[in-house]
Amino acid sequence: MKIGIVCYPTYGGSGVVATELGIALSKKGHKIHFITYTEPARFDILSENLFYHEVVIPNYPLFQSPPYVLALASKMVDVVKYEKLDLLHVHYAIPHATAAYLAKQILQSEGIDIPVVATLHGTDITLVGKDASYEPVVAFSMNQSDILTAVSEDLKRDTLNLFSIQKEIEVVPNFIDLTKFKKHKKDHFRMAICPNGEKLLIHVSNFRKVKRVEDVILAFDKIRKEIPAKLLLVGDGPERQKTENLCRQLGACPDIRFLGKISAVEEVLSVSDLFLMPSEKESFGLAALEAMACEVPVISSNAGGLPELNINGVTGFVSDVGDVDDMAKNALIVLDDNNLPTFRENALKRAKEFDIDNILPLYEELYQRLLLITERV
Ligand code: GMT
Repeated sequence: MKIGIVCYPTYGGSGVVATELGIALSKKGHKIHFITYTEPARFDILSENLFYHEVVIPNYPLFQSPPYVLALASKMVDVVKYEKLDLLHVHYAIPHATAAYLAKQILQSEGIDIPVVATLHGTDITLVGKDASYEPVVAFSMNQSDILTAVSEDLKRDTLNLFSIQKEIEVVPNFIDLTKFKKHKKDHFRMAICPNGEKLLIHVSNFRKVKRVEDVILAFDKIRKEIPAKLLLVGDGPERQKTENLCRQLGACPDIRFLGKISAVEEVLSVSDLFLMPSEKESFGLAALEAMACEVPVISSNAGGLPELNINGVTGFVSDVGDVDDMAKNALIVLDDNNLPTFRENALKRAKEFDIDNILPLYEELYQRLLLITERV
């Protein structure tokens, strides 16, 4: 199949899922055309089946902000026509589903029917999409796509509650490449951080408000008062300074290391004992799945789709949003040497259910169905 993939090419979860999906499909022989404003992170440019089409957004003094959706729709039309694509798969509703609708209409006027799959990732629905400034356009665009998917049952429910959707929403969860995300032997790194056998906790995020990084610090501060422990914070974003200030107030800085944005996350996960994800909202929690694949159990909130991934009492624990006492209490249970090996084993076992080899065929089946509906095969 010749598939056009549209996504945010930056280091967000939706961009990672879209890029990994494209790369995996290309390895199975599909021709994958990425249509984005910059080359996606993790893009394997050397593959004969991968193509990248840059969306150039010309500016003009009249525009307060460049009209990206128009440039994107125009590029989609161009690529569909000249690369003879079979379908478009757009990730993140805003503005990709809308640009796809525009492109579809333009192509239809020229006698070309291009089917569209739109995948909802979370913040496009729960944070940005429901804002009145976007809501009518987002709802319309979702209803106009040929197949609509969401990354968890919870996101499906949220979408149906927040928008008037006439379409069936199919759930296709996030996935993981277990050849990359696995326990790597990096003991020297662990020794450097935890020279006295401390337990090592980790949080990975984009430090946005929705991640509640302050809860990570508050829970960790309780844990370190009970057992020797260190905390690694991976990533960067708007809440970073506030988080550092809290560490200082609590006098916890000597036990906390800010690593910033690092590319080999799997290596630091490999030496960690526990992953913390106290998010306010989380449609799936890809970062937690990456941790589990590296045999790291998870203490998370029970927000969004997290309880679908993190099985309470099995792969870790879930608590109410903001209940840092419960998170700390549960963390101490997991970190107990009598329990940790079992939690590690369970985390890996659960992660294996989301192996890319299990999830990829779900997307391929969905594409086949779409082509049959539109009579292309
Ligand atoms: O988590 C983020 O802030 C990034 C965001 C994105 O859209 O790139 O991630 C969302 O999509 C991921 C991939 O489907 C999910 O695993 C994340 O849970 C989801 N984030 C939220 O719902 C907050």
